[in-house]
Amino acid sequence: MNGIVTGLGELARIADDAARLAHAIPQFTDRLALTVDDAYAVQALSLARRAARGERRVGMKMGLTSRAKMAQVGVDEMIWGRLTDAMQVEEGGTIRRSAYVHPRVEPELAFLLKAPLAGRVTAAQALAAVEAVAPALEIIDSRYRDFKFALPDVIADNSSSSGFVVGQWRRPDLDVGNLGLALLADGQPVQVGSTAAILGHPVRSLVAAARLVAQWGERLEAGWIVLAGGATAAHPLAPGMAVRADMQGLGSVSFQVGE
Ligand code: OOG
Ligand code: MG
Repeated sequence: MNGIVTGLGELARIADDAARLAHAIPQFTDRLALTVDDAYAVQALSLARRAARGERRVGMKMGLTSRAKMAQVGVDEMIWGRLTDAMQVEEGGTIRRSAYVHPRVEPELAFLLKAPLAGRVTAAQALAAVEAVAPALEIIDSRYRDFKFALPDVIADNSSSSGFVVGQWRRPDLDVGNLGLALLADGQPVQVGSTAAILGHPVRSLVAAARLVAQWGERLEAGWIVLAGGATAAHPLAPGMAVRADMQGLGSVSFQVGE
């Protein structure tokens, strides 16, 4: 597909419409030999459509940074996606199940940056750019039928980004390397784990984020939120469900699912 700019623009329109209208689409790789580079180009074009509708970039999300996540979707490479203000759900808020194709939720750690980061940085440099950390929940929704995709598909689909909820921000004076966590649906634990599942230490996800965005001519900006990636497998959402994550030393974050 290299060089076929209108072709990639058309895929961006298809991915964006599927997300906007909550309908499932066939995988692009069923009929096209899409490269990873093509897929990130489609993602950027699809996000440009959101920007044209007034959405503002607020950060980035890392994906497939834990074994549990890789195993659940059958893709074993780190990916990233772009977060906009329209994707943020208020802490304790309610989402509409009907706004998604087949949403799932996963417990994540969020970093708030106070300085830009890009390219090759050390863990110490990455931590020095962190203003605050918070427990977070990511609502992912693959736009592909049956939540099935190959690596280029998921990248083109903004790495399944669809919503995120951030709990109380705290100063990063606590080592976030091995915090116990639980994901609860209607008060029952459905996943338990540790932030250590995220590349051994979530700061490694921030280091990788800085490196990956730089490959695409971007940098992580001061004021941005970076989601480190799901620490456990994701759990399917259903109408009426109350969702909460508890994270050792960082408190809780929650939301509800409406119709
Ligand atoms: C891909 C997005 C992965 C994570 O935290 O690993 C992701 C997916 O699972 O649909 O958000
Ligand atoms: Mg995630």
